[in-house]
Amino acid sequence: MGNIVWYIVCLLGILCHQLCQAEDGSQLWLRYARVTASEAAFRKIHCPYRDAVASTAAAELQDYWRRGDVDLQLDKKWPKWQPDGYRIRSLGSKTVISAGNSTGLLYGAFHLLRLQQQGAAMQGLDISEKPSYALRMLNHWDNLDGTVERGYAGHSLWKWEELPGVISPRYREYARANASIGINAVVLNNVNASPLILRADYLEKVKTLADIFRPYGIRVFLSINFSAPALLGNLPDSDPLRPVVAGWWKDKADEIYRLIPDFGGFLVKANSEGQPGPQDYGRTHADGANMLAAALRPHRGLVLWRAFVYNPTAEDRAKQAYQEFVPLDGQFDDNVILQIKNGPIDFQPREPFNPLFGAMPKTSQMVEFQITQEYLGFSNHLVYLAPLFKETLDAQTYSRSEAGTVAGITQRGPHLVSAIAGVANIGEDRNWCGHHFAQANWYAFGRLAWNTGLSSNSLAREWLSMTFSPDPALVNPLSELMVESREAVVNYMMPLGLHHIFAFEHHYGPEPWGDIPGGRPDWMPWYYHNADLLGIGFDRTATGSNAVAQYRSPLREQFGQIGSCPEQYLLWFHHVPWKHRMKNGRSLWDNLCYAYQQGVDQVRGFQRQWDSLEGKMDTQRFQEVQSKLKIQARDAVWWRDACLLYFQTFSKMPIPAALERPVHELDELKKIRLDLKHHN
Ligand code: BDP
Repeated sequence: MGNIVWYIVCLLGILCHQLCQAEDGSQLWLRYARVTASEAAFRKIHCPYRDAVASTAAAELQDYWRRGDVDLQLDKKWPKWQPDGYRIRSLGSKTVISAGNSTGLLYGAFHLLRLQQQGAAMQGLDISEKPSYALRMLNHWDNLDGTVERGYAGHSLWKWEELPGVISPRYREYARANASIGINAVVLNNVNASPLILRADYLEKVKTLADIFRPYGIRVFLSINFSAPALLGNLPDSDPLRPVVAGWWKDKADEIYRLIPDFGGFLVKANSEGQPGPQDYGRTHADGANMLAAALRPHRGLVLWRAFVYNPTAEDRAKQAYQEFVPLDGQFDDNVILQIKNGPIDFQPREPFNPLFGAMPKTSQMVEFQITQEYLGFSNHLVYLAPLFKETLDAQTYSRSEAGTVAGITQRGPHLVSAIAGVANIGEDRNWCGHHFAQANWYAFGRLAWNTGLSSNSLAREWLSMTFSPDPALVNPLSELMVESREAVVNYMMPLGLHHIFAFEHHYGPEPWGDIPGGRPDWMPWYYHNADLLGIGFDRTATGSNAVAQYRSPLREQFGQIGSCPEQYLLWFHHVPWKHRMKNGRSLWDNLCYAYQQGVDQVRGFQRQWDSLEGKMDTQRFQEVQSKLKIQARDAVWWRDACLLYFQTFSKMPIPAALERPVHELDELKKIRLDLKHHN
């Protein structure tokens, strides 16, 4: 009898444990099981350093490492120019992590834990690592009212109204997750910045977050509103060349550094999409950036000045940032970095690299990617972004004989500090990112910022084995699915170089017909696709806007000729006749039809693949991803029908008989209005 009671108690205990461990995704890729006291008794973590970051490293190992003794050692001879790097060696039964600074020890500790979690062999380790960029940074587009611009994972993590008094446990979890993948800098607030973030009470809140992040090696930056001296400081204006304005910024910087001695600096969106900036006073971007740089310089702070500027002029939007900034090369102070979006338009499913990269040899440049999926189906679509990030990083600009890739230019330029940024996809949802697989994009961004040489496939495998299971029956098919998913979204949304044919404002779903009479042309889909009876695409060659001329030879010739332009960029650079013969012998129209259908087929393939893995993972995540894939499959059909039926009104050509028929009426699709709020 007693035995039976005991048995039932045990069973209940196990059940309870499983329920408490609900797989809601909140643990991200950090699924290390805590060591028990008896396991801990059999190994020693030796760390003679007491600073906060080294202590975090030691505590992580103390809590989660179960495979023998570890020594943490700071190496005085470590090269100064390689901060954050580390070496891991097996010495007998012991493992030694050595580094030049405590953050190196922390990253080394997470590396060891990663190996343990993946079930890697631990004998004979000799691993040396150093980061590709000094600043590996997330940009949050979080507003002070708790909304997140282009955020699809719920409200902001930052509870401004509760801070500094109430501290959410998620602040620490967030910092730990970032540290585990090498992210060491965060911009807390939206680039469309409220001046209030610089008010004394908000700075106290910022300080509280900075204090929580510091032991994880993370520094805080803020987005600023260029009109803050007038709006917050009651000055008559915010002209950067006015001494009283420069003085206001200097005092503000001093005030911030008194609270946060390791504050990183300012991110600035100026004279872009209605934001204030130096041009409001007839000054240049360099005047504005240098004035802020002077205020931050005594504290070694940085200005990250965004190059995302364009106006509704007759000039092609894709050309404007280059035209604006290239003449300023050499005028920016050395603590200014120009932060440039990967493509010349705006985070589209596919864009050629931004020609500004490599065009300003005397200016520090950094890439800005978007991790949040503003133009990629929000958190409903499974789109793994490492292939997109790599496509830009690996792009050859031909601006230098060697090292002329975007990665090379942003890593080795006239920099004080090299940097890379990703617009975060993180919110207060239990699973942080809205879609379980969107976590992989946060992960891959951090890991690529650490090492741009890593492959999309290896990162997918690493993330899957840590987040789901190292079982090859799961990792093999799902890593392939992930790597294919970016190409799938391009196919069902905007193949062959099409871009920006999204529904107005919220950017979810297709609206190639979109037009708001009297609205800004450069926000209208027709501006980008130019479909007419002759063909489709944006002529950016010499007969059109000549944006190709912003690329260096041989790219400008290659992109500029219809015959040599890579087909993935064809309609980006050319207005192409519907009957144009493509490389596979089919007409352009038929190729468009096949591409859209392929996108739909790919998503259906993802569904089949996913369903075949039932039972190989927990039910909760299985079902949640399964239902998101259903949405994605429906959306892919929606995209295909909307685009093909609409473009067909120009091409007047039939959808090839071999392909699936549309299931919607164009008129019905045109009536769809989604009530999705976009917070500016
Ligand atoms: C666009 C977004 C807009 C951002 C802007 C930016 O639609 O919400 O404010 O980029 O990056 O992609 O400044």
